[in-house]
Amino acid sequence: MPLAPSRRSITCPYCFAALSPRRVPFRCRGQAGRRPGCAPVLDERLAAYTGSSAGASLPPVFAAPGRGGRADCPGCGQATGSRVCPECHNPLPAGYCDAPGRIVALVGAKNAGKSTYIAVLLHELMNRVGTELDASLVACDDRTIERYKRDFARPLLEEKRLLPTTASAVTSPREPLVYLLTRTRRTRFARESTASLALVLFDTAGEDLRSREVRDLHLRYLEAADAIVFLVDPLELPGAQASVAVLAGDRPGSDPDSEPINVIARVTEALRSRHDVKPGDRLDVPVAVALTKIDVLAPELARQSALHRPRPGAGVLDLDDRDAVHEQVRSLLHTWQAGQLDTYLGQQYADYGLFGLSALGGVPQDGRVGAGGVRPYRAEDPLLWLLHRFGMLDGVRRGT
Ligand SMILES: Nc1nc2c(ncn2[C@@H]2O[C@H](COP(=O)(O)OP(=O)(O)O)[C@@H](O)[C@H]2O)c(=O)[nH]1
Ligand SMILES: [Mg+2]
Ligand SMILES: [Zn+2]
Ligand SMILES: [Zn+2]
Repeated sequence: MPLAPSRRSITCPYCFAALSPRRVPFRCRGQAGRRPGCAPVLDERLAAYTGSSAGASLPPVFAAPGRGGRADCPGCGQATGSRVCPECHNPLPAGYCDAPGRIVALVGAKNAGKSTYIAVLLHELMNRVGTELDASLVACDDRTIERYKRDFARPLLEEKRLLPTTASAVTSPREPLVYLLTRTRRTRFARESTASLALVLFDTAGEDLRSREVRDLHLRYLEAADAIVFLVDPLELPGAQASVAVLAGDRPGSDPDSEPINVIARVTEALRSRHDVKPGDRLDVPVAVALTKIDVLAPELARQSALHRPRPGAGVLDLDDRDAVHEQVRSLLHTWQAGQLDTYLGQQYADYGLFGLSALGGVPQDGRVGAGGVRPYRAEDPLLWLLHRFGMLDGVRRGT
């Protein structure tokens, strides 16, 4: 049973409503300089979505058939190509309407390293990895640009301060950061093909699924997702402490709800009931399960380890390396008495990959990034694997 919504419909990456591509309304371009256009008005749907009227005064939204992705505003006659979701009035990029992108969701317990990972992954995609893949990462709305700078990039990457613990989504913005990752590939006959992936990042704790207010939106999010990335703090695994060189900071209290297997199980059960999966059948949404903070693993472990050599290959997914890392993380899980996590994933998901990464590349001290700065390590691996799964990145084998 396919989890992805029918490709003929678009899923809004903000409110997860299913939309017909032919019924996506437009927003007038408004007046600018000497160009005439409609005056801004309070957009009540957008204000209801963001929970604030700040930034919700915008030129009006109108419905139109929209030939070739453009339409003339009935108010001022100007042509516009800006589309918005009919439900929440958030902008839908033209590339997303034409070739509905895949939605990738991120989940993890409190302290798993989500906020840090979001900050670093986006920076990598905008810079080194984006260049390697010939891919662009574009924020879909202005609020995403501002929040990324203010809450993620500036404190962590510029000021080198650890990010504050994410407040519960019940009180903090329930809005995701939404980006479109677009890759253009030259095929054999010199034709170009473009494919995109919507990265929808809610920075909320997995525990929040317990709260009813948040659960609804998050279940829609997970249900709409074409792939899920689970982040797991290895220090939360029962046997891992022995392999750790330094104990980084305070361990959070033993809240069984935030144990990795419980967070994953809660999400999995929700997905199964939503999708009506028969007992014994596995979910076919690909899931990447990544151990974060692998920089804390003791040096003995690091030697001769696939996980600790740099990712080979450029602009491709090295499938031998992928197998080696998957097997190594699997054996680490078993060594750390967390083999049941692996067993559970195998029972529940037809397609899962195990990863190890470090967003910071070193153990932080006194609330700050370690002396060497932020040196991410294999942070992009889960995403490369998903791009490969979606036919957006070639896989190569060295041996053959
Ligand atoms: N050693 C190490 N610690 C990390 C790394 N990423 C996060 N941490 C630590 O984990 C804590 C929680 O990270 P955070 O991203 O806030 O987790 P969240 O609650 O899931 O958003 C941080 O304060 C850091 O101390 C990493 O890559 N390496
Ligand atoms: Mg956080
Ligand atoms: Zn919407
Ligand atoms: Zn107008």
